[in-house]
Formats: sequence, structure tokens, C-alpha cells
Amino acid sequence: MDRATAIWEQVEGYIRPLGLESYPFKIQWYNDKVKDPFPLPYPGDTLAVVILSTPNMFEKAFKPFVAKKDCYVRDPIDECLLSHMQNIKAIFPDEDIDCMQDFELHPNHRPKVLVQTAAHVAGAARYYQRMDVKEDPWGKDKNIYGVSVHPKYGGWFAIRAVLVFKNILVPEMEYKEPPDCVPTDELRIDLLNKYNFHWKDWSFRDVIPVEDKYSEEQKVYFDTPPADRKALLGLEDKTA
Ligand code: B12
Repeated sequence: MDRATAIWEQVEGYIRPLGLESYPFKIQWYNDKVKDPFPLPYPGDTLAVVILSTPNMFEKAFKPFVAKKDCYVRDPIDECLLSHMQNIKAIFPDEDIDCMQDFELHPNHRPKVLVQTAAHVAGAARYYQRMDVKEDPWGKDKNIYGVSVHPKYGGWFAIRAVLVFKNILVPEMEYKEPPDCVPTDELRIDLLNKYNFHWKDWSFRDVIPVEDKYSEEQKVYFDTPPADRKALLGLEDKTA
């Protein structure tokens, strides 16, 4: 087994029981898609892994995390993921690993990594943007955000982090297209309308039949504004 596969299997071994998934990719594939200032400053053949959370992350990783911890400095979900990313780094004491989480920004507020593009080039979840629609109905002045769709979970997932294994080069890794589960213009327009104009009603997450979705408890949690979520967890009096 090659080194990259061995690393990825170790990452999977740690994260699958937590309701997380990982997909490896080459930095070059990401850098080929994004424009300045978004390319990542690593050699093109460097191994990266994108980490996704599936619907049962809430029960498998988040609730046990909350049960053990009673002091938070940031959003508890972000902290939970941060703690697991640190644990992954600890599995590889001899590797030099950079971790970029979805919420991390540069001082000028630019996101450190565009996780939707990363998940697309890793073959994990296809990123649908207005450029993927031939008959664009929105007009030039309208800003339409793109949305990723997971083949098993539709929109019931999130993209949490990218790990870069700085000393592992994978020139032989082969590119895998993400499955195209929203194949027509009509379906893509519907998806982008739901994501941009009705994202609060959850409907964009159900654009394809899914294997699993967020529990009612998880939906209530995410529906609650971040500032009030600690109270929901019974943590209000324990926060830093
Ligand atoms: C800033 C941000 C926002 C902002 C602005 C949104 C935006 N897309 O710009 C606001 C606050 C509005 C927002 C809102 C929401 N967000 Co938001 N947001 C982000 C964040 C942190 C960064 C996005 C960003 O700034 N992109 C910059 C622009 C320039 O990137 P871009 O449009 O993709 O452009 C690049 C691509 O086009 C690429 N490219 C060019 N050609 C090609 C070709 C191909 C094939 C590919 C793959 C790429 C590619 O190059 C461009 C850059 O040069 C991401 C997490 C992250 N770190 O990525 C989450 C993220 C996009 N948000 C997410 C979500 C879920 C939401 C909300 C539903 C709220 C929520 N959290 O529940 C709403 C829905 C949107 C709405 N209707 O308002 C999810 C989306 C998940 C998904 N299934 O796609 C993300 C990925 C967070 C996550 N952890 O999963 N968000």
C-alpha cells in the first residue's frame, strides 16, 4: 500500500466512528480551479484531505464532546471539530500537517480555504454554481452563491476542514469527478434558488433522495442563533 493510502486509511479509521468522512486530493487540483488570492501555498503534488460531517456527527461526536466539556471560547461545534482535528494530527507525530477549518479567516476576512471547491476536487460532493446552468435566469446584478451536494446526504452535511500533509507528495494520485446528482438545468436552478433564497426552510438539502438527514434535535440546534446555542446545551452558566 502506498504512503498516501496508508495515511488516508488511518484518518478514516479515526473519523468514521465520529460521523465524519475524509477524501484525499492533490493541492494542484484545487489551485487549478480557484483564482487569486485563493490558491494554497504548497507544491502541486502535496497531499491534502478534506473532512466532511455527516448527519450523525451530532450524535456520535458532538454530544459526547459536550458531555465532557463545560467551557467554550468559540462555537461549540467548531471547537468539537478543532479538537478532533488536533487528535488527527496527534496520530501522525512525524508528519508536518497544516489544518484549515471552514470558519478560519485571514486577517483581511478572506477564508483560508474554500471548502466547497476542495470537496469537489476530492470527488466528495459536487459544487454547483451558476456557471453550471446554461440558461441563467438570474440576471447579471444578482449574486448567486454556489452549493455542494453530497451523493448520499444531499445537503445534509457540512465541509469542516482541510488537512495538508506538507511532506507527502502524491504525483501518481488520480482525479475522480464528484458524482453529478443534480444533472439538469431545471434541477440546478431549483437547487440554487432554494439555497440562495430559501435556505432557512432546509429544502435545498432535500434536492435528491438521501440516506440520512439531521435529527429534529440537531435541526433545532442549528436553527438557534449561535449566540443562544450554549443556553440550549445547558451551558450558559459554564461558558468562559
Ligand atoms: C463566507 C461564507 C458565507 C457568506 C457568503 C457566501 C459565499 N458563498 O460567498 C454568507 C454569510 C452569505 C453565507 C451564508 C450561508 N452559508 Co456560508 N460560507 C461562507 C464560507 C465561510 C466562505 C465562502 C466564501 O467566502 N467563498 C468565496 C467565493 C469567492 O468562493 P466561490 O464563490 O466558491 O468562488 C470560487 C469557485 O468558484 C472557484 N472555482 C472557479 N471555477 C470553478 C470550477 C469548479 C468546477 C470548481 C469546483 C470551483 C471553481 O474559484 C472561486 C474562487 O476564485 C464557507 C466555508 C468555506 N471556508 O469555504 C461557508 C459555506 C459556503 N456556507 C455554507 C452554508 C450552509 C451557508 C448557509 C446555508 C448558512 C448556514 N451556515 O447554515 C447560508 C446560505 C447562503 C445564503 N443564502 O445566504 C456551507 C455550504 C455547504 C454546501 N452544501 O455547499 C459552507 C461550505 C460552510 C460549511 N462548513 O459547510 N456563507
